[in-house]
Amino acid sequence: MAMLSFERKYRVPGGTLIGGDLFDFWVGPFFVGFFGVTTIFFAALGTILIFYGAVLQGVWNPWLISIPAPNLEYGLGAAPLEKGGLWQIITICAHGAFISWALREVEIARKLGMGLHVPIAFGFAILAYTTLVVIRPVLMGAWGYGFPYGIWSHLDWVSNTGYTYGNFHYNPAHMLAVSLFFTTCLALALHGSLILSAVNPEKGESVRSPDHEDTFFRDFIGYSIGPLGIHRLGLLLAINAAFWSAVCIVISGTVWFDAWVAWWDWYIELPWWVDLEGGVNG
Ligand code: 07D
Ligand code: 07D
Ligand code: U10
Repeated sequence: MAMLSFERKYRVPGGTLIGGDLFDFWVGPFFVGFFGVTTIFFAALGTILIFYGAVLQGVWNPWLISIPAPNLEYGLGAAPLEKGGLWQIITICAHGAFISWALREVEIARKLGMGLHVPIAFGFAILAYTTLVVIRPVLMGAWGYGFPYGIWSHLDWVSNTGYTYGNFHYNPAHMLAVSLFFTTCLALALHGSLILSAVNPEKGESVRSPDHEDTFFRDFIGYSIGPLGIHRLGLLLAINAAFWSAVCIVISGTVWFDAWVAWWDWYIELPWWVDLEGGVNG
């Protein structure tokens, strides 16, 4: 890929966390760095192991390839390769690759003298994944609670795990997470459309300013969060969506074992109406 005119100016040495200037170079458009090498290593090994598992099972349909977690009886021990051991090594590789990817973001940000917002944001995605395949299984006492690595099979896991707790929609943290995902989309749509409406005018019209953007929302809803504020809000919404997702799954099976609808009993048991006629004790 051709180098863009401004790229050369920013290809400065330094900023690496590990390896000094050993891997401080670019291949095509990509910065490499120590963590680029470890990303490639873990991603390649993990992918090869998924294909190896597919070959062992004789499954060639990409939608049906699935590397299952060990059976529950292996607890938190190591399982034989073809009985969940592959899943365990692939989980280590996935963590190696995701964490390397985040640290490569850190190195690039340091090179450019930028903040660490991008790796911190990605850290929340990694946290959600770690919650699913490490934190919750460890708290529940078996790797078998992790989700299988397959396109269809991981959907079955979500459905089965959901129905284990009745209607998963009643999980209050799931409600929060879902609402945060919806709000993130709303915020992005509002922001994307507002920016385009201001800076991509019809032919012959002039580009409008941030003051126009502010005024649009003040006229419309009486308040503007501002051009910097909307990005802060977007980031806050998105990382909270991932955070509350992690919360909603980690509490299922560790502190809450019942159907989620029963969690809401506290509401009908509030002291001021519990004994009234028609109340649960009334
Ligand atoms: C658009 C950025 C690009 C990334 C893409 C994903 C792979 C997997 C591996 C064959 C937004 C690349 C996919 C490398 C191939 C093998 C072994 C990001 C974009 C295009 N899911 N999920 C998908 C993952 C979980 C759920 C699609 C990963 C949880 C539901 C894709 C993880 C739960 C649905 C995928 C993960 C869950 C999906 C599209 C990890 C709760 C869908 C993803 C590492 C979070 C949708 C067939 C996408 C679908 C879908 C990947 C975890 C639920 C295959 C890598 C266990 C309900 N998931 N997922 O666009 O069509 O992301 O599934 O945690 O309906 Mg999933
Ligand atoms: C885990 C992905 C991390 C990804 C990483 C990067 C690569 C590289 C390479 C492209 C967290 C991977 C990168 C592999 C790719 C290249 C080159 C993201 C992760 C690190 N639910 N539900 C959620 C909704 C129901 C259930 C979350 C909606 C049912 C369970 C979210 C509905 C039942 C779990 C959510 C709905 C049920 C969830 C997922 C509607 C099933 C979880 C988002 C409208 C019967 C999961 C942490 C997320 C969770 C989760 C939304 C319905 C069960 C809030 C909108 C009622 C068991 N659901 N759900 O977490 O919290 O992303 O996971 O019906 O475990 Mg739910
Ligand atoms: C945003 C924005 C903004 C912008 C933007 C954006 C947000 C202010 C200014 C960005 C947004 C977009 C571009 C929009 C589209 C994006 C999405 C929809 C998000 C989803 C993205 C995708 C689906 C694309 C995903 C593609 C990826 C991740 C690229 C894949 C690339 C690789 C796998 C290579 C990665 C490179 C690495 C790891 C380092 C370099 C390494 C190499 C080049 C390979 C060579 C390897 C070596 C030299 C190392 C040796 C390796 C060893 C020793 C191990 C080998 C072992 C083996 C076994 C092989 O807000 O406005 O505008 O644009």
